[in-house]
Amino acid sequence: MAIERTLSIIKPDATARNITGKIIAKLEEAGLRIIAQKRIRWSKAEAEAFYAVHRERPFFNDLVAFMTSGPIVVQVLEGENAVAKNREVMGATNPANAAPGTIRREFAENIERNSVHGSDSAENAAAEIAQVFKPEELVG
Ligand code: RTP
Ligand code: MG
Repeated sequence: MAIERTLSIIKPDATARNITGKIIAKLEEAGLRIIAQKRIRWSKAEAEAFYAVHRERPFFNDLVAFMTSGPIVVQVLEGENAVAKNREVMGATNPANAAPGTIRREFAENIERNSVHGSDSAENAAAEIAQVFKPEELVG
């Protein structure tokens, strides 16, 4: 199996509730290793650029407002099949549909305030990581 890297974000609903450690424990228990991590707050322009792929979606403006409403914790996760493994431990976008034991099932508030982001392909992961981290910030 391939060792991959993926971008993870702990979203403002989770930093507000002081549950970043509980989420990190789930990621590490799944076998994912944090090789970069920082707490930041996005500007509107940064959030719009990150979610540019969703620009035409009806939830775009709400999503940008949410993602700039408070601090986020951005992480690079490394491990075997890290992209898919992270998506699995996150659970479905809508917590009502997320499997028991997943981060979103346990912690998400609703389909928007769903606690975590994870890249959806290795290609997007590389682009998202480059958007958020300098190469020297990754310590594998
Ligand atoms: P993410 O990108 O955050 O990992 O989540 P995802 O792939 O599961 O979901 P995606 O379709 O990419 O949507 C990105 C984020 O937009 C918010 N959203 N709101 N109000 C809505 O119907 C709605 N749908 C999506 C969520 O915060 C979602 O994670
Ligand atoms: Mg997505």
